[in-house]
Amino acid sequence: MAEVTLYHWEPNANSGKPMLALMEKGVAFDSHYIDMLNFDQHKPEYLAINPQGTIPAMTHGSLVLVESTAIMEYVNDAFDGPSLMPESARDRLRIRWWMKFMDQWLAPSFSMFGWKFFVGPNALKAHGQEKIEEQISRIPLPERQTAWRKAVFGLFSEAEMAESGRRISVGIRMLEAELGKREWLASDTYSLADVNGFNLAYAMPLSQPHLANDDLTPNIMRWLRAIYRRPATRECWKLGRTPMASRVEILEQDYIPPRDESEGISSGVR
Ligand SMILES: N[C@@H](CCC(=O)N[C@@H](CS)C(=O)NCC(=O)O)C(=O)O
Repeated sequence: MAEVTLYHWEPNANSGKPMLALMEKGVAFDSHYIDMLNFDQHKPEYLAINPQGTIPAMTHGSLVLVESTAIMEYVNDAFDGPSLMPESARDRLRIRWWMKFMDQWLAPSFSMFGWKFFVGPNALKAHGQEKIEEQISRIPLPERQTAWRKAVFGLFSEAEMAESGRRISVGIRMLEAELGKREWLASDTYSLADVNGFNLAYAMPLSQPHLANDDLTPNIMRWLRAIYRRPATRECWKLGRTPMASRVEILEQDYIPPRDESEGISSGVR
């Protein structure tokens, strides 16, 4: 039994962040897949580890850690292996700025699309309306109850979806400009900002093909393919079990052309 256990769903925002950080550092860990669509995260066994019923969570000996970005920082500090945080204070500032921006501002917008088009419909199909109502009423955090109801019953408003679409479009433009300045997102070496960003952005050429493609965003495409080629990324994505994770295979294509807007705006899960 490894000293570290990671409770995670798909390699995706948020579970993918500690998964990929552990793999990059070469830290052995027991992988405990929490089937989010089966509501494993609200079962008593898991609530005993994280009473908030959210994923991911990690244990290291007797320590229990939650919050994906904080877990990544801990993983980087607590274990040997290549550093995912450079020495320079300026680089560290830039890395933390991007992680904060992605976690707080951009990720919830990507998530809204993922929940509307993939999580909600798939959970409803698997459980049916009555059972799902009962599952939702047992969710510990009120805000997660709201997110589930909106996703399952199609209640995200047009205004909410439009604002998320706007943020995604702005975020893509910002990423493209930043990646034009250097090889990696926030420093000259591969860092936690890249791990964070890849988990958010890996499926963009599939889910937002009118915004992210080789003609419009060549820097983003170069960056995504470089991360996809890393052995740790390959290992990490093997732990995925749903079509959500297999979206990463789009990065095997050498050229992704621009598409019409009507083909975009989805979770990219076909
Ligand atoms: N800020 C937390 C967010 C964790 C979170 O909300 N995770 C979602 C999955 S991406 C979750 O656990 N959802 C379960 C649910 O809503 O039932 C982190 O980054 O770890």
